[in-house]
Amino acid sequence: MRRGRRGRVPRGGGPLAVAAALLVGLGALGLLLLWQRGPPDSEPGPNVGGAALPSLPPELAQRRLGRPVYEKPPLGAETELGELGRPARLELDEVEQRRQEESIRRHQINIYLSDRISLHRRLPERRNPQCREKKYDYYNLPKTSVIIAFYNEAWSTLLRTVHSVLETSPDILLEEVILVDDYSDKVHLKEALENYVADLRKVRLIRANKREGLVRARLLGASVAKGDVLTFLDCHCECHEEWLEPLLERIKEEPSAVVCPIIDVIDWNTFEYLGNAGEPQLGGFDWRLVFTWHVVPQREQIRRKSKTDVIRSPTMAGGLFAVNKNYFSYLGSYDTGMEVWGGENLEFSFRIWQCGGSLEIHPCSHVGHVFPKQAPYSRAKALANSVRAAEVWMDSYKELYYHRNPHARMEPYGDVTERRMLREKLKCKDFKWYLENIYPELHVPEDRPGYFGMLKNKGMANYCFDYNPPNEHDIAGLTVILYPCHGMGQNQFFEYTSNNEIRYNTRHPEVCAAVDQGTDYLKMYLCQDLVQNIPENQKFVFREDGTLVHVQTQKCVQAEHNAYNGNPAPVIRPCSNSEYQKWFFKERS
Ligand SMILES: [Mn+2]
Repeated sequence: MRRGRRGRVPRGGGPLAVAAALLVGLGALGLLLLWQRGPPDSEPGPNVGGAALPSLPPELAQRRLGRPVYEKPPLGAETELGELGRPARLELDEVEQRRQEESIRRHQINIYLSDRISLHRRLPERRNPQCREKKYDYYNLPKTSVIIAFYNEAWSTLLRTVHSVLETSPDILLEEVILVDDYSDKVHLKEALENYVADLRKVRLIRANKREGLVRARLLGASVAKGDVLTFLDCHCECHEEWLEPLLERIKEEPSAVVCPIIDVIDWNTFEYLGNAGEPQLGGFDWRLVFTWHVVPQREQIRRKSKTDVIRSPTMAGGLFAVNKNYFSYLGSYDTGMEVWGGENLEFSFRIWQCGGSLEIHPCSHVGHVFPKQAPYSRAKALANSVRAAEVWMDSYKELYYHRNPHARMEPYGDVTERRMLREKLKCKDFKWYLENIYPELHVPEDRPGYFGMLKNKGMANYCFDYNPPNEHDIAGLTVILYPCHGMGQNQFFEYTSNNEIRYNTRHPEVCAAVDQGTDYLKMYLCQDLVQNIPENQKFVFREDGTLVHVQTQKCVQAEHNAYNGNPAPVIRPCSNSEYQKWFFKERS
């Protein structure tokens, strides 16, 4: 028995401790024989295998089979930094404080703190209680290779990822951990890393001989993987207890399922583990092709029979998922024309669904991920990646994307002939099918000619409707202003709909202009899905003569200088023949 395990058992006391004592008495060899008599029932009765030996209590049998590659050291003291995912803060003098800030500046993660937190720390229980009752058929689950690509990652975050995989993944299920160095130049990732991982069971380190970017680095890992399932992780993760079993079980049951864990947030500054046991959020996207989170829709809640059933998700957040190796290759793995990172997650999501697979989140699998303060290195290629996704998978819906990102049309995105041939070969469904069946919650803009783009004023030449939401998650509530037109779409993109709304729909959720009682500004509120629910104060009539009439007040939208917080803004005024009350849409400058 391993030290760590023995250290844990007496803590609970009671029947477990008794059973443990029994096991010690049986001796390792006897146990091995007992286990090799064939796959035990999930609840072994007194006569398992016909042996006269006393049977294992089911929980204990499960736990023994699920034994990780390495046991975690005994639980650290309550006071130990970051233990059980608690937030950690250091008392620092001025010099140390400066070092900490420097580490944040460099990595966008508090590496100074990370270096002081155990590489083996435990995490708090964050699963739905029903998940803890699940039993797994360890003998018959597929084995996986865990692939972790990295580029100039800090030592402690990278190694904490590796140790956490080894200390939470059942030995019986983990084929190997493949670390792929995407041509890092940091010295700690050279010999020191090689020496360190040489002492770890099941860990292999391979290196790209030029910078490949995340996509090709991952494929390099996949090309040498021996497991039946590929499990991709990011290089600053921490795996929750029993994260792997649910993923592998689902893939065994449905080989065309690509399964993601719930991604819990690890705070970049305190390393607090912030997951919760409630219903996870699903992946979606907005029409800029930016990934979004949203709640599990009703239809999906109804389809699921239990809290432990997988949740079908229109898209995946990023790089944490497990996939059957053969199915991954059948699907065309990754688009190798994609550089660095960004956009590849949406491309893969569209492809999975359109080509007959399913993309799912397993509510019983949790993995923590340190979301950096800001993206740590360039996403300059993300635009080209998104364009590739749009060009291959979105059919004419790609126009909705281009309308909101006019500059994307100019982006050189390389050759997508092969990817289109793949789509042909696999007889993939079209994007319309995807939208209607997989992501019906996404509002599809009408984008009628002449009614979308920059909303420009005639009198105040070259000023446009402009809206800057407080942040990505909090889009409603601010006032529309006027700002010099920039022709970049984004925050100057509006659509006038056949339901008489002025929609700001580059983002999700979409917001609509409204005029509150007693005010004369245009303020943005969440749009309604159903026509009959649109409030009167959100309705405008865009007349042929260019006037924009607010229906409820029968006043006209007028451009005024110094109208809102020192900014020019559209306001409602009694209708006149003024050029300042004339508006027109322009798609691009
Ligand atoms: Mn990451």
